[in-house]
Amino acid sequence: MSYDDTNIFAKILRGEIPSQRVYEDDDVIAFMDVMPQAEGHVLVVPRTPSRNILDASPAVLAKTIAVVQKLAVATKKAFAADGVTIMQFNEAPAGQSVFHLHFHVIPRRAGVLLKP
Ligand code: DGP
Repeated sequence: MSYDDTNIFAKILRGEIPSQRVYEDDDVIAFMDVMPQAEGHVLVVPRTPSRNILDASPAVLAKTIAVVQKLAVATKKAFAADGVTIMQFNEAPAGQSVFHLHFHVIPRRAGVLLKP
């Protein structure tokens, strides 16, 4: 499957639709998930178009995962969490619904399950 730039994260990257941005640099942005599975659920998205991890370059992945780590540390602190779940899906059968590479960063509290 090839990259299609009509996906919702491409529109957010182009500024065509709003998002609650919490981080940005030359390569990566992060914004709050509109359907959070827990308080503080953030999405980390590289600016370079890749459909998912299967077609991303190692350089893009390296920059993106460095930001995932930053946001994991920051959201754990900001939301006084006990841990952080990182999730990432590739193609629809694996749970991907937006086809621009992204990582979920989800602060977790002891005893609190993720919302479905
Ligand atoms: P997935 O492709 O399954 O890894 O998850 C996509 C996530 O994107 C899902 O948690 C909901 C979120 N999402 C979908 N549309 C929007 C949107 O327009 N804005 C924001 N901020 N998040 C969105």
